[in-house]
Amino acid sequence: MARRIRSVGILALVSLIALFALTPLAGAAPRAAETKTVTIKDFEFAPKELTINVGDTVKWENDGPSTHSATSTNGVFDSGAIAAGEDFSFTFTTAGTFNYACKFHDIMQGTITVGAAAPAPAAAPAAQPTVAVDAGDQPVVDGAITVASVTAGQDGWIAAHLDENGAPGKVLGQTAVKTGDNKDVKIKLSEDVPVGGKLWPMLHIDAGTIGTYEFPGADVPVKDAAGNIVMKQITVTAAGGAPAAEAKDAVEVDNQAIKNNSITIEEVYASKDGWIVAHLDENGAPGKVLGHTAVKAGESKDVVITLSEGVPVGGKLWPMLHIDAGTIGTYEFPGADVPVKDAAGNIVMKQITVTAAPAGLPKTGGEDNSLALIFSALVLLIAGGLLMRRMRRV
Ligand SMILES: [Cu+2]
Repeated sequence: MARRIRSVGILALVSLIALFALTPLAGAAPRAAETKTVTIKDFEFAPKELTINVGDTVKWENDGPSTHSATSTNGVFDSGAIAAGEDFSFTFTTAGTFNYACKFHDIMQGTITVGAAAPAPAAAPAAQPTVAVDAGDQPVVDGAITVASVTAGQDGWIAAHLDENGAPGKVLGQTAVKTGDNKDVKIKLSEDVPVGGKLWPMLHIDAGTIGTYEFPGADVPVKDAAGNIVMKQITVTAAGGAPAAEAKDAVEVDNQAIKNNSITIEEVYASKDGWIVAHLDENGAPGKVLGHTAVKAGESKDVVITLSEGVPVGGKLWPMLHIDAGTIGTYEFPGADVPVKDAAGNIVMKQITVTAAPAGLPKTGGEDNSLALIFSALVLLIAGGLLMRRMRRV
């Protein structure tokens, strides 16, 4: 009996050892597909650019109060409306670069790059005639850097890689360059780089689809005769600052009926506390102010502006974003509370038309009701009076 118990014990022990021995084997199996998350908040996809491997899934999570979408610009995927708190997942089964945007707010854009996670310069063409990149430390101006000189052995690209632990990492932007010398080539960056941040302007070839930047993909980095990638590390000396932050300011509003003497602004994004202001249209441009409502920095939804006067059906209004300066909390315009401009220098506003107004109907109905009420009250009073007189007579 004791012997049997012992052998059962040994069997259990052996099984346990086998289990532990097998576990690491399972772990060493081919890399499992991953799910990476893109957060949607404050009219932005974060991260804006994401690199994954074939077979991975991207999950877009809407953490903001507004409805957004993740819609591929070339029809590969479309989330449809993702309401606040909801999410959408898509599994990428082919390599490539997939640009997408929010179909409700075209300022919201992102890119999913599917392929080898690490840059693969292995296939770089051998010795090039003369190839060189020269760029100095510099500030980011208007969201771009300038590469002083690019010498290319064939038509290609100068790409700005972000520094990741001292080596070139993800691509923030690229500009086409021609064979030979290219001077003062500007590269527009897709995201801010703080002062002290480092970038690697790097020469790539243009292969695969000519005129389309494909990396990871056909447009591999160029190597010089010594086998070194043609690139140079630079440091950002002073960031361009404000314009990038203000680029997000936005007003989203549709044509609508006036209800209770007010209009509703579907969404406002303000980079700082301010006002959403209803300007009356005067000859196609925003004119006098009919009303204003304070908005906080960030995203605001369904902001109601009460109008100081009626606007006929077909009349036009310009909801416009203003800052709150001067006396904070007091609307001063003309004055300190000037309109907000976006990065391109355009005032953040949108023209809307007052549509056929069901607004008038409840009002008319309301008046009818109150007239009827007054009439009934009068009838009651008179009837009451008559009754009292008759009672006194009795
Ligand atoms: Cu959106």
